[in-house]
Amino acid sequence: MEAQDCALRPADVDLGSALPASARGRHAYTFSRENTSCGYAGVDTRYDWTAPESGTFVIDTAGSAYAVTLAVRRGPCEADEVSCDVNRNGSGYTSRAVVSLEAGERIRIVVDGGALRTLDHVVYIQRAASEDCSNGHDDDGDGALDCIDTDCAGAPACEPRACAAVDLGGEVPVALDGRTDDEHGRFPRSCDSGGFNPSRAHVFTPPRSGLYTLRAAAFPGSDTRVELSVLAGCGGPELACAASGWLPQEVQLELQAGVPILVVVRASYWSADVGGGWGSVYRLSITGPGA
Ligand SMILES: [Ca+2]
Ligand SMILES: [Ca+2]
Repeated sequence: MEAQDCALRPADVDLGSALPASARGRHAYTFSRENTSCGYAGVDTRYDWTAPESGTFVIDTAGSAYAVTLAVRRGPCEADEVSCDVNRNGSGYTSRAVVSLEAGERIRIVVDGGALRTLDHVVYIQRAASEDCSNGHDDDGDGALDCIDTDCAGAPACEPRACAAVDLGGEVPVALDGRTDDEHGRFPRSCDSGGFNPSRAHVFTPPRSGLYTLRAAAFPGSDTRVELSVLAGCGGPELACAASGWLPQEVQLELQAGVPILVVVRASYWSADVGGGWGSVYRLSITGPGA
C-alpha cells in the first residue's frame, strides 16, 4: 500500500526549473510524513525541482538555522532516494547532495529536521562549480563550505578580519562583554558540548610574541555555559578549542606578534538572557606578555 500511496504525495513547494534555485522556509506540518535513510524521522518539507539542462548539480542547506537532513529522490517515494546527508551539527559543514541529471528530469527533495518548526531551513541548488570562498554555499559539493573548504586556504576572504564581528585591537589586556548572535555552525570546531551554539567572532592581533591566556565565561548571573575556539582563519586551522562543562573556558597559546587570530565564543545552551532566543551574554578576556 505504501508504494502506491507515496506516488501520490504532492510537493509542498515546487521550485520549478530555476537555476540557481533557492528556498527558505519552515515546516508546515507537526508530524513526520517522510523517512530518510540517514536521519531520524522528524517533521519535513517536500520540494520538487526540474533540471533545466543536463549536468551535475549541487544541493546544499547552508544558512539553515539547525542541522538539516537532506534527502534527494528521483521520484516521490523513499525507494527513489539517491542521496542522503545530515550535517554534523556545528562543525561548519553543510548537508549536501551531488546529482547528475538529464534536462527535464524531476527530483524530490526532502528536508527533514526534528520538531523545530520555529527555525528556518534553506535549500539551494546550483550547477557544480569550483568553490567560491565567500558566497555561503558549497559550490563543489564536497560538504565543506567557503573558508572551511581546503580549496580556500590562504584566500583573503578567509583572513580572520573578514569574518569577525568585533575587532579587539592589538593591546592587552582585553576585557569585553558581548552577546552571541551569529548563526549556528558557521565556524569549524573540534569540541562541542551540544546545543545550537550561536557564536560571535572576534579578531585579535597580538602586540608581542609570547604566551597568551584567553578566557571566556558566562556573564555573571547568566544561566548558560560558553565554549571558546581559537582559529587561524575563518575556516581554520583550529589553534585551540575548549568546551568543558559549566566553568569558564580558558586556553593558553603561544602567539606571534602581528599575526591576527580569530576568537570565537559560543553559547552552548538556550538561555533566557536573550529573550528566549539562542545565545547568551559572555565575558571575554585576553592577557599576555606585558600585561
Ligand atoms: Ca566545498
Ligand atoms: Ca562557497
